[in-house]
Amino acid sequence: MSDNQAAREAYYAKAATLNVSALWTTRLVPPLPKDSVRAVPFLWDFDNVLRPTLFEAGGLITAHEANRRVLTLENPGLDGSHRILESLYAGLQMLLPGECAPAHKHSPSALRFIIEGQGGAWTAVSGEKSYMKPGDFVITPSDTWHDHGHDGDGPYFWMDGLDIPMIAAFGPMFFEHYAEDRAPLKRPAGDSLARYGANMRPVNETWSKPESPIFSYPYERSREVLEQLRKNEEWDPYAGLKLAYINPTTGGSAMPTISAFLQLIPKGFKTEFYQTTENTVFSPIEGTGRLIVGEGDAQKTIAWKPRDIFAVPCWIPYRLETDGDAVLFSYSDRVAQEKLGIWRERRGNS
Ligand code: GTQ
Repeated sequence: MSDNQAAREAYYAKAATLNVSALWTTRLVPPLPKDSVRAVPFLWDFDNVLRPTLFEAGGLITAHEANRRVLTLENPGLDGSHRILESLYAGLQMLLPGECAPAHKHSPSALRFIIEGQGGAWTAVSGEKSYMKPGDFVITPSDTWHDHGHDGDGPYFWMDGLDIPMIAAFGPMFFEHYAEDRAPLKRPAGDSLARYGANMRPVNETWSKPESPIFSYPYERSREVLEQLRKNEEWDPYAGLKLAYINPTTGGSAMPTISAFLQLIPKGFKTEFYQTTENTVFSPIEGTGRLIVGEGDAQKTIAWKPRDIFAVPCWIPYRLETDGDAVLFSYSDRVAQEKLGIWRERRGNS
């Protein structure tokens, strides 16, 4: 307490009326992310919590009336601000047979990761349908018309990953409904993957957009790559075998703001403690295991199984261990952080 405390308090009060504040009274730039990151590591149980809760909404509201029938994953540390982690949104969406999630577009970019479905549901992006199967990774780039439909049987569930908090930080949120439920189709289903997914492209076509020209990355193909590469047994001690979904025209991330990955951790493998500034959302596809996260007394072990969704905040040390072979999908803000020049990782004590 200084001897002029009262004068200082009066000064701070006056400053507030002038729309300024004294930097020296704040901790605007704390020394470590643990002092700025409020999101906590957390797991949403699909079979026991998310699925039944969202299924219940199916009896209350149609996809059409809801526009998107989605349960937003709210990180317990972020006060219901519609964020799974500081920079990322995640939701679980359900579509029932015959339903229509009408066409719209927006400035945030979206990814879909298909969690459950027996075939027949599709998402149409920029005039092209992608039929969705569990494990598929699908992108909806910024400012592209998209609608979802379901011509098959049984409910469909997929995770939506969006960069909404990043766009909100900058400000330019744009959203528009299409005049009709369905935006017109311009190309046959599977066209983008045929055009760009075989390490070829139509000879006189160029692609200059920031996102991948491929809208859908089928699980079958990505899974097959993991199986082929495991023969090399070049395991990354911090990740097992982890592949990034890319834009084949640049080699960079499939989306300009969100990185997405598919990872194989073989039976009995334990990844070593790893720290990264990226915020990561995981969804296991095959196998069971545990996330060991945090330090000292705050360390937690969180068990995961297929279809769960769990979030690992920026710079918290974590490792993964598995019972048998495990395959995990994940997405993060890595590519955005790299563009801003702030991405870091820490392997071991380096
Ligand atoms: O499917 O277009 O979870 O626009 C949030 C915003 C899904 C979608 C979400 C969206 C969508």
